[in-house]
Amino acid sequence: MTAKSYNFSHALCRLPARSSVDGLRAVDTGAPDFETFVAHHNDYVALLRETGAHVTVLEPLEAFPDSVFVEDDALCLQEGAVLMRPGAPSRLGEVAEMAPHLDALYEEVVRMDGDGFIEGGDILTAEREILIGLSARTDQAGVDEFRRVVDRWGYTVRVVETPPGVLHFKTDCSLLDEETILSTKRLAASGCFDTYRVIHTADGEEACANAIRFNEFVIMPAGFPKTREALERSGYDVREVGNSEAAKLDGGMSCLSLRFSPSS
Ligand code: CIR
Repeated sequence: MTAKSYNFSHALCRLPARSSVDGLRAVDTGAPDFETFVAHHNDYVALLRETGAHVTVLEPLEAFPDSVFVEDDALCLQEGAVLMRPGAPSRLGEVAEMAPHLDALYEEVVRMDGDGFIEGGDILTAEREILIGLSARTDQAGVDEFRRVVDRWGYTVRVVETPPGVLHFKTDCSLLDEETILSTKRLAASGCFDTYRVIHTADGEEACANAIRFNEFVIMPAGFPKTREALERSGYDVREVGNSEAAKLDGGMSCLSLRFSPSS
């Protein structure tokens, strides 16, 4: 049986724009190096393709410095796609740029058009439920509107808290399989994964919590050997990608793609 939460036939990415040097960041550790960012992005796309997935790479959008982080613009489920309403004002316009690509792939694309905010980085689609972390980017009104959409498609939504000071819920966790989550200790301590098996990021390696399970691979940022070892010991086929430049903009593995299997 294939798991719909991590077996995907498609992914959609967008090349980093040169303007990514102006992307949002919580702490300024210097601007990303554009050429290195593009090289890492190419490596990431190549890994997704290695699993046999069909990966579309969209042209860069100079008007939107954070547009490489496509995950925040939409959530793609089998039944349809939901266009988000980012809580970062500079990112709101990215969604209209994403819309035609999803319209071409899905029969049903729902636009979030209420007063609330929600970003894809706060949404963890697990096999049996969708977890959403309230954060500085995602508020209750956004969650309520989103819930009304996915209720129709039969999904259960559980609202949880993103730890203070953490950008997105998934900055601190990733789905590994139907029953297993990779999480920082600080997030798991909230109890939100008590019904799952949890693999903790190693102490000092919290920055690798944002990984992805994509078909047979667990794709994680390079440079976190203790956590990698723990994942391999648990039987996962781990692949690493350089993430130094996206990390300067608080981005990780999940942010760089929309992953899906459209039913049509
Ligand atoms: C932002 O602050 O919106 C971007 N610089 C980073 C977005 C990362 N996206 C994600 O975690 N899903």
